[in-house]
Amino acid sequence: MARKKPLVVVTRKLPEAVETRMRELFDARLSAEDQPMTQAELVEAVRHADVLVPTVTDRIDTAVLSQAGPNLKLIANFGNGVDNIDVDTATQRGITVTNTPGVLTEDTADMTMALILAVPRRVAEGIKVIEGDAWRGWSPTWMLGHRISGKRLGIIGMGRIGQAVARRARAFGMSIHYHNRKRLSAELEEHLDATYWESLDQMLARMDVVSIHCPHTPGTYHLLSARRLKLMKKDAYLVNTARGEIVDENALTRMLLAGELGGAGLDVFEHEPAVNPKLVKCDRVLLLPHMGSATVEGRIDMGEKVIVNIKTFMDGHRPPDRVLPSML
Ligand code: 8YV
Repeated sequence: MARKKPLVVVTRKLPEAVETRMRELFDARLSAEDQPMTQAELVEAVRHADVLVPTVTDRIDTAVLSQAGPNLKLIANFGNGVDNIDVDTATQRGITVTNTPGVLTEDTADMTMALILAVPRRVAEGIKVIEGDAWRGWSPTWMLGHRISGKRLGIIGMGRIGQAVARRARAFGMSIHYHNRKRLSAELEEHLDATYWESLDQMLARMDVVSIHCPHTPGTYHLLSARRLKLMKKDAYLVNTARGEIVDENALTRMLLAGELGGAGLDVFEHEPAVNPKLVKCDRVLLLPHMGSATVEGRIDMGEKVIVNIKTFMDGHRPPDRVLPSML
């Protein structure tokens, strides 16, 4: 007799090809409306599902996990960051958590590079001039930005995405500096031509552009606090494609409004989807709605990773992208 297919609840609409494959392999409950689930709906889902596939818009906290039914054995996150999931509690309850690393590295690094280029060169301001029908003609001293070639890029978090950004920025003539929990091997440092700073404070004070690529954990919450932001050079730029919670957004907004920072390129925010209205009004910012990994190819790859994780787990093996509390 054929084995019963696992009940897999997917909280958001995924690419067609991914959903089709999920329907073939699993008893898949898919999201037709693509609305984020309420906490009550999440509780309902974990009560009955064998596998939950959440995204960054679902908060799988202790309250939700404490309601999980006996069948829930796997949370296969559609996304790399797992700060939406209480991994500690899940693990304690015998629920395996997986994510989708690797497949969104290049896309996220591309978007980061787009911000590193666009903010110093005032691209968003230029677009507003054209859209506002305010262009009165070329002038030698108008709309001057800053050159990025020859400038120092400070990368916070030198994992896959940080390294992919480093490779791109090198090609644009920037010198690469980084701060990371663990120093890279000498070979990798040489390959990336990257300088390690043990002290984040000291690195911040010397960089022209700072780009964030560490995960959001209790340890990195407000890593860029008001105090640390103030260490940055007055004309430096901050780029964040990681998580909004890593930066004290109010402090950043105050500094931008006071002209204490050159500008910021942000793809993520502290209280998504809400964006501080004062930040929106700032000059010299480029704000994007969390679209760093938003490519057709990337989303399909992410879906395929989720499927492999579920299949492997259901076949009784260790899923390739298991996340353990010790990794965070
Ligand atoms: C994803 C992300 O789109 O994977 C991540 O960590 O931040 C995003 O790029 C999102 O998390 C999907 O859940």
